[in-house]
Formats: sequence, C-alpha cells, structure tokens
Amino acid sequence: MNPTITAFERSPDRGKGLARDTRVRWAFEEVGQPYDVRLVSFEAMKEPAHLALHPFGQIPTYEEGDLVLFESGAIVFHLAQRHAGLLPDDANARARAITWMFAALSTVEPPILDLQTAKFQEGDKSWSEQRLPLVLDRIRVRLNELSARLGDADWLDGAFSAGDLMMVSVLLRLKPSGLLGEFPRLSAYVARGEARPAYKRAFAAQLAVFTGNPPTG
Ligand SMILES: N[C@@H](CCC(=O)N[C@@H](CS)C(=O)NCC(=O)O)C(=O)O
Repeated sequence: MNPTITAFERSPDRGKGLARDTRVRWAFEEVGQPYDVRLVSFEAMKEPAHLALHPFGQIPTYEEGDLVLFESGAIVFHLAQRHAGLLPDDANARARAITWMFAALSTVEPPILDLQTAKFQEGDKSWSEQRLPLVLDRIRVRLNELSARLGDADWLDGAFSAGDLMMVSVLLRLKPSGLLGEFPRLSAYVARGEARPAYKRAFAAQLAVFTGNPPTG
C-alpha cells in the first residue's frame, strides 16, 4: 500500500504550491515512491480524527501502516532515509545535508513566515507599517548570508539533496514578495529547483487539486 499524505481540500494559495504538502510531494517524486493523498477541509483538520494524526490540526500528515508522522521536515527526512536519492551515502556529507534541512526550517523559514503574518494577520494594525520594513530587513539578512554561502555553486553542498529540497521550498514562499529578485544567485537556485522534473510533477499534482484537472502522462 502506498503511504498517504494529507493536503488542503481548498488551497488558500489557489494552487501556487506554497502549502507544505508540495515539499512532501516533491520528496516522493524525487525518490520515485508513489503516494496517495487525502484532502481535508479546514473544519476537518480541527476534528478529533485529524487531530489524532496531527496534534496541531494542520497538513501535511503521513500515514504508512502503523506509522503516523506530521511536520513536513520530519516527513521529508523519513523519505530521504528510507529511499536513495535525497541524502548522500558518505556519512559526513549526509550529516551536512541534514544540517541544511534544519537550517531551512529553523533559521530561514521563520523570518519568511513572519512576513506572511505581518501582511495577512497584522496588515490592518496601526503599527504594521512601521513593522513591515523590519521584517523585510530580517529576511534580507538571512538571504544575504545564504547567497554568500551558496556562491556560484548549483546546490548548497555538492549534489542536490533533501537540504536543497527544503531550502528551495522555503525560499519559494518569498516569490509573491519580489524579495528574491534582490538576490540573483538565490533566484537562480530556486529556478534550478523548480526546473527539476520531480518538482514539476509535485507542483502539477497540487495544482490539479485546485483546478480539478488531474495531471496526465
Ligand atoms: N511546521 C509545520 C507547519 C504546518 C503548517 O503550518 N501547515 C499549514 C499549511 S502549509 C496548515 O495546515 N495551516 C492551517 C492551520 O494551521 O490551521 C510543517 O512544516 O509541516
């Protein structure tokens, strides 16, 4: 039986691929593991049946036999450990790739999420205009550092890994802001991620949920 993940029944980003099931779909596609998707409504995510899978009532979740996982990072890591293709064999290179996964989720993603909070949850507050430039500058600091480390390399540490999958996924959330355009190396890095056939299949699959047109071929 294929593992089953959950995704939004109605994606708030209208299929732009920003919901976190996309990174999990991408990992499945990279390693060539077929998967099933169960779509959940916002209401159903907060019901006991879903809360039993995900204590915070969110997507994505992962079910495989008796194993239930939540947190996109944990799910991608699980897939990367189970299958070849997303983590190097060399122990030190593997540890570095895992480090990049953590860096993406715990160092780069938080200020990016803060921008979404500033825009969508706090946009109507009297102080939001003063706060927004601070939030943007905190993101710029991280992007600057990341760009310096990436340099002219294609990927963060040798071959494409789960670390890149996670970093590109996190950076993609910045697309609507235009901030990435200030960092040509990072824009090119994200474009390389998006050009991967596995990413394209994952993107098409999540878009099909929104358009109702399942991908063909
Ligand atoms: N840290 C979690 C975040 C999960 C998350 O925020 N999921 C969003 C969709 S991308 C969600 O379910 N939002 C609805 C909600 O929180 O009620 C992960 O990486 O999986």
